[in-house]
Amino acid sequence: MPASPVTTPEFDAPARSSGTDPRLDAIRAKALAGERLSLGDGMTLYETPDIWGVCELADAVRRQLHGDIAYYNINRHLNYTNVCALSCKFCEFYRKQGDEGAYTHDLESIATETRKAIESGATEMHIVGGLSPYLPWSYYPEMMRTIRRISDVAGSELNIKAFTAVEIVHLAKIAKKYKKPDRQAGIRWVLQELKEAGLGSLPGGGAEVFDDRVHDETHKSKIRSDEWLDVHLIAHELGLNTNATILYGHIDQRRERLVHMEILRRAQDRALARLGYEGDPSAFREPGIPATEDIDTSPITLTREGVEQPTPAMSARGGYFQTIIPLPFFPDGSELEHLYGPSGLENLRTLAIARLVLYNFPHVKAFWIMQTLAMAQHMLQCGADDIDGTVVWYDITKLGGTTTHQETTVLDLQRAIREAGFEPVERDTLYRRVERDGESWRVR
Ligand code: V47
Repeated sequence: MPASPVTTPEFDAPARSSGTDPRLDAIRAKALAGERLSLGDGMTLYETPDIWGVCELADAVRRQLHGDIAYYNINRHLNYTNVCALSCKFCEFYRKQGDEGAYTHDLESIATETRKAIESGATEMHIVGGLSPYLPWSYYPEMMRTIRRISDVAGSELNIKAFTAVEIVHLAKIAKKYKKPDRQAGIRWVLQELKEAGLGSLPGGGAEVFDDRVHDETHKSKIRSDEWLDVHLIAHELGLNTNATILYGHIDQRRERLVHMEILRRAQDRALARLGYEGDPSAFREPGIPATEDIDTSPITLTREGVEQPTPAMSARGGYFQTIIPLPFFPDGSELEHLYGPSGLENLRTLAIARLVLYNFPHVKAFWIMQTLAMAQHMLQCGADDIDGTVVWYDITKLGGTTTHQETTVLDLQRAIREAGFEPVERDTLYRRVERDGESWRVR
């Protein structure tokens, strides 16, 4: 790895206690009134030494939305292959076919993992992998059907949250559907096929930072932001909920992160407008869950009232971004190993800013695997309302050189949330409350 000197051009001024920066007053007023923050506001939030003021504000907005509830889920992450045609500089996950440690799971081992997930009470399988040139298109819908069959037999409503936008475009290519001039038709075809086979939602990975400079320097052969957005917007049109990520703290600049958030905010505007929402976009509440999964065009009222019952507005209706997940860059083992990665304070600040700028996203997740459970507790106090789940296996980043077995228990998740001062609530993928009765569970 190149041992180039590390520069930290955006090194923070030391944090000071809250209330020290008068520039935050106007931003505070806007954020608490549910108004949209500007790029300039975002830069002020990044530059102010009053980081605790930023966190307190994000916490206030988060409490308007979710009160003192914080979510976790019981899930299982599954990486079906690490063989990847791409070689992104920030990634230590990918291998080339034949490399030591390269693997591809067959459908039988995926079936085994599904059974284990269901036995452990999981409500979600989170499935992503590399762009393998060796797997045929048929593998993917068959994977969905295999999981669905096992889950149906067990009477489980397991949500299959699978495939980043990058994989969806890859699948359209291997299915020979990704053709100019209408490449969106290929994306739509793939998503429809997968949805029919059992796909329940899309994770937020692969977004990185929506900036051509960063793209060309770190992940040149990956899809660009326009294609990533196409996949999510088409998924929304098909009634699938999706998440979004931002991978920060490598060669990106803070301004580029804010532009990324602005692009996501606009994409969410489109999704919500299509769903016919009206009112204050900074709160998401709906009395009861509609029985149908079809897209319902009746207006959705978003209101700040009743935050103690924060059932997200369109959860069962589908077709919007649920969650932003800020992902701090892990240098270890990647081609960018000479970089530091973001500091703890930069992580807190970026998460708090995501909460404030993405005012039309219902949820902000502090993914504990990448943040540590201890750090996720701080993040709950700085704008996050979700820490993800039990995970079990995770191969994309391995904190402190751990193995892929990165499991935590429900009790650990609940304890972490309680210690941070919140009431733990188990959710399913669509943020519906999960009720358990012995080994069975249902959503309400
Ligand atoms: O797409 C890759 C990122 C993502 C590194 O939707 C890295 O609920 C840090 O998207 N350092 C996968 N990040 C993870 C992801 C995710 C995780 C949890 C929940 C959800 C959700 C989504 O991890 C990749 C890529 O952007 N990544 N390498 C790295 N060295």
